[in-house]
Amino acid sequence: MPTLVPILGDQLSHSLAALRAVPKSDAVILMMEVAEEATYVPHHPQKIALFFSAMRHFAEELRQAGWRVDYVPLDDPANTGSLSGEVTRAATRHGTARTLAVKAGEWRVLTAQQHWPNVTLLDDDRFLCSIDQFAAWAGPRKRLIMEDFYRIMRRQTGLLMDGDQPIGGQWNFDTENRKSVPKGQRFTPPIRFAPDAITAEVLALVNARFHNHFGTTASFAWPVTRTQALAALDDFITHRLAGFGDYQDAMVTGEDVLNHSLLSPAINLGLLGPLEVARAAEAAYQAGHAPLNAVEGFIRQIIGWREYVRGLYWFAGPDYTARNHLAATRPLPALFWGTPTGLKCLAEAVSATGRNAMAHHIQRLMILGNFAMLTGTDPSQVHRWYLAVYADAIEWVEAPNVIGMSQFADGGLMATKPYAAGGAYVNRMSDHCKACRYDVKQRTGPKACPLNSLYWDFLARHEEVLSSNQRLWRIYDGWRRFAPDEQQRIRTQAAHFLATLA
Ligand code: FAD
Ligand code: DLZ
Repeated sequence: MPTLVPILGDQLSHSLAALRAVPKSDAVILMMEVAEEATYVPHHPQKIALFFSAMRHFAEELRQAGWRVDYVPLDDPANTGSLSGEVTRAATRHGTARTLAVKAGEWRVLTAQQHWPNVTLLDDDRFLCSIDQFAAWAGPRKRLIMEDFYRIMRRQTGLLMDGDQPIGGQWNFDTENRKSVPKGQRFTPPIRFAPDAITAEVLALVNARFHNHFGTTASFAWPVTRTQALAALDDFITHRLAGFGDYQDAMVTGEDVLNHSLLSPAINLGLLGPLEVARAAEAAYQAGHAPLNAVEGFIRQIIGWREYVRGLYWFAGPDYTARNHLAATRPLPALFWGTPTGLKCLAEAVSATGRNAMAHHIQRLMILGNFAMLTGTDPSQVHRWYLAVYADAIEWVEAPNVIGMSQFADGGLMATKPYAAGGAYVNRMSDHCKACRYDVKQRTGPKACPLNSLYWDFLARHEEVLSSNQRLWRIYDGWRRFAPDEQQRIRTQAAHFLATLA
């Protein structure tokens, strides 16, 4: 009797543990497009299309490699609409004796997998740090400092190492990576992959079924195969890696990509492995094609942040997404779904998200996340929004970034202080304020940038919880130096703005 091998939409790796564990002659591979996965949050249509297209291409590649593949498309009339429904149906259809699968990247799906018929679940070994290794590191620690973890990953992989010491004599070159973009700076646009017949069919299906979800598929150009993903990696290494460090935190109106890699969807779906991506960057440094600050910064994102958030997600447990340290209860403001806003920085970030199912890190953290936190928005609603709208969003990576890093909802497990900022930060790191209807220099009055009063109001609201945080002492000193009537004016200004969000 054959073994049923279900492969999920983010498990599209030819070296997947389940494919290594069973001979081709004994296996029926099951891949399934299901309505539940597309709608448990209202995913951006471009994200659904990316998953379905990459899944269909992967199934084709497996068939060509000699695997027996059963692919259930979304519009199969017998499709039950859920992963578990399809696994049960397939087990009966093929008369399989057992099910062999790789553990999913999300508590919700992992729980469902545990009830699949006669199932054996394998660890997902496409990461540099196993869940057990992370737990052994994190268990005895009070604070989970990413930089400490990152150094272990550097030593473990040997990336940018000279024996036991970091190349260049420093582990981290972040201080060199906060430049704002000079006027007239040009960026090479990323390679685009025109939809082939498979993608075109998927786009038609998705546009018909999910047109009521936020976002558009018009700009779809994602790599959907490993060959294309390798071309995207090469394009980044050749054209953008050298400038990656300098403008890593910058934002420019009309520049959606800058020097970012756009590789997260391909890595998260399994089309690229994290180590090969990091090694490609290291090779560019060794060949003299990119400076150390850029290459170190990029490698840190992949072997540091990416592995760290994955470890933290599983370490923190299934209730992590419900954490709400600051007791924030505001419903998600409508501007997140595209309702017009006068704040240019937010309008840019939301518009990029709708067009591309993508926004870069600083837009996600310091524009959208910052606004949600300052306005006291319920973190679980914020989490569901991020999970829905980004092409690279899978819960293991999205949730720590949102709940922990951007909303401080885990009470500091991940971030040592809230990433809160007023208009001055946005003005320093972007050109948005020049074209904004608000005045970034003003705290109060009809033209004042709302971020300024919201920032101080946020700190004042949470003074009891946050003012004991040593990293915020200087800021709270600043707040206390305002005269009481100025404090009152700021808080009234914030209250008026918050009332407009209701
Ligand atoms: P680059 O800037 O080119 O970075 C290179 C790679 O490093 C990325 O492709 C990614 O694989 C990795 N990386 C960088 N930062 C992080 C990080 N903080 N956590 C994990 N990996 C990282 N990333 C996701 O992959 N999925 C998400 O759902 C996601 N949600 C986020 C939500 C918030 C609030 C924030 C602040 C960050 C989030 N990130 C997420 C991290 C980061 O913003 C994206 O990985 C990045 O913007 C993807 O674009 P890129 O490939 O051009 O990245
Ligand atoms: C995100 C997604 C979507 C939109 N659709 C599917 C699908 O139809 N079939 C599937 O196997 N996976 C899909 N995924 C990914 C899963 O929702 C899930 O997030 C990951 O497998 C991580 O557990």
